[in-house]
Amino acid sequence: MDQISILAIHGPNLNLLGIREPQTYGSTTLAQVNESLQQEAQRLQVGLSCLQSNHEGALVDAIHQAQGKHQGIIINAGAYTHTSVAIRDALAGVAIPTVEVHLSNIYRREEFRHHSYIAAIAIGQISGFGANSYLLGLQALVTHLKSQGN
Ligand code: CA2
Repeated sequence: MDQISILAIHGPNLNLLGIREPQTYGSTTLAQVNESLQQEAQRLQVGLSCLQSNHEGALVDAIHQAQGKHQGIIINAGAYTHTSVAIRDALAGVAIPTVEVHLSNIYRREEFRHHSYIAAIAIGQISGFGANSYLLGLQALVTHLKSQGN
């Protein structure tokens, strides 16, 4: 059987991770997040590709291009979580099992962060564990995919 391949998508401003606002988002950089995701993917014996964009359309394009290449998606859509019907529709359209992750606990923050357009079309959501949210998300996604016979 072919190896499972996962796409990790980081949305707007997450390129600033570890550089700005460490009190909210921690001191781990995006490169370090991706490095620990790669290590965890190796341990779980799955492939992993990572991308970051500040542009909604580029994120939609990346989701479309995942078809036929990746069996699962981990996404931190950043602020687009709370605004983007386009990203939700793209994820629903490709029907690739998706886990939504957030560094911060979005339910402990401002009211406008409490609603996610992605949550209802995701397998599940992990929010509030800092950089570890991504690793927990990867573990949950891979466990789900394996349980579905991937
Ligand atoms: O907690 C999360 O992971 C968020 O998705 C992060 C988004 C925010 O809009 C969501 O409500 C929750 C913001 C990402 C911005 O990341 C920065 C990192 C460092 C400095 C400034 C922004």
